[in-house]
Amino acid sequence: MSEYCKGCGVKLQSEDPKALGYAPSAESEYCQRCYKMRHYGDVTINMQKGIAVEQTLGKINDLDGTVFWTVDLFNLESNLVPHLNRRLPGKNIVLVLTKRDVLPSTLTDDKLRRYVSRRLAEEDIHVEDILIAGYMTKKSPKSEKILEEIEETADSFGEHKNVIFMGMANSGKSTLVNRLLDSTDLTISRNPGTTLDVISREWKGRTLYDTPGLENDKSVLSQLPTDQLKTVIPVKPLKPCIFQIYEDQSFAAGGLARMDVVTSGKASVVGYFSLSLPLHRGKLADADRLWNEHLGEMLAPALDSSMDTMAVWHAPKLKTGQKMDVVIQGLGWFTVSGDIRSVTVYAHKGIQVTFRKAMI
Ligand SMILES: Nc1nc2c(ncn2[C@@H]2O[C@H](COP(=O)(O)OP(=O)(O)OP(=O)(O)O)[C@@H](O)[C@H]2O)c(=O)[nH]1
Ligand SMILES: [Mg+2]
Repeated sequence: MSEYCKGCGVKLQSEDPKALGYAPSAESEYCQRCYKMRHYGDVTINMQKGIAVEQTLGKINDLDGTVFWTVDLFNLESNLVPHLNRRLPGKNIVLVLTKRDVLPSTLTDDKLRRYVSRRLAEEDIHVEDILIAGYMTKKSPKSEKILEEIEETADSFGEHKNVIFMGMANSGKSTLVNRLLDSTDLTISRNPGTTLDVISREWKGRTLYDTPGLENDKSVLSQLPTDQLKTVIPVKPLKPCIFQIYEDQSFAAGGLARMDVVTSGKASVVGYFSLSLPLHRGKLADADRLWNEHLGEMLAPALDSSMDTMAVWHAPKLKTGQKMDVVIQGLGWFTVSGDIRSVTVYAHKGIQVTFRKAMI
């Protein structure tokens, strides 16, 4: 039996079928969990809340190489790692923005780069370079060019040319490693928490490391049951859902978040969510009744069938001409603009809501 699972890096064992790393046969290169994920898309052991962030960062600090920090553009806010430079002392960090294909093509790469640079400055995070990646699920000239760019960037670090992929769970690390190696060895899944330990592979005279995803427990992705994650994780390019409003309205993103908008004239609300997440819009005056009667049914998916477990967030006042994103971490965002008096958001306790300057 190989010592470690080829797909997720976990230590293989043949004693306990219920524990991680179980492989029924001595010839297995993969653990049973990887086998099921790879062949049936079946997640038997959910590792959404699995590995401690500090433990993974500790292992990364022990590796020699440049950190390629993957950030899923759709989940920019929940993918930012607070105090990153302090937590990876002495490491060069290159930011790799992943899943570019999910964002609308009307948003240019230049604008995206400027936007992210500003957000990093606000968070006091310093990176050596910003690469824009995406289109990785299929081979194409576009994705090949991005892989070349990653290779060139790694080379520019001379003696630190080993590449350590690091980032939040589900941000696309293993997909990038597989693409660089032109292989399908590493297990990839649409659920967070797939890779369980550091995996190393030799690649063109250097070592390539894949690492377990860091968990953000304030994101919908860490809280929603695995069978419902497919509703909220976008796989196709986002189609903005545009609403013009002339009276006070309430918006529901499934049963996971509610946004009440009080207007003093005319306003606009644009939703950027997975196409499979139902968005509802209705009169604000009727919203309490709707939520009390339909949470968990028409308003689904939901984390709870009662509104009692929702926290209230008040958006900062919108200045004239300003566009603001109301981000529900792990779920998506609403962009609001126009004559707005107030924006109030309800989200299940534990889910972080962030207000930021509009990205798109
Ligand atoms: N649209 C799109 N999806 C991508 C891209 N790269 C990866 N994905 C998808 O993102 C999901 C997660 O990919 P993984 O490579 O398993 O992510 P990871 O960072 O290794 O995840 P963990 O091991 O859980 O930390 C999968 O459903 C991938 O198909 C991309 O460029 N575009
Ligand atoms: Mg992985």
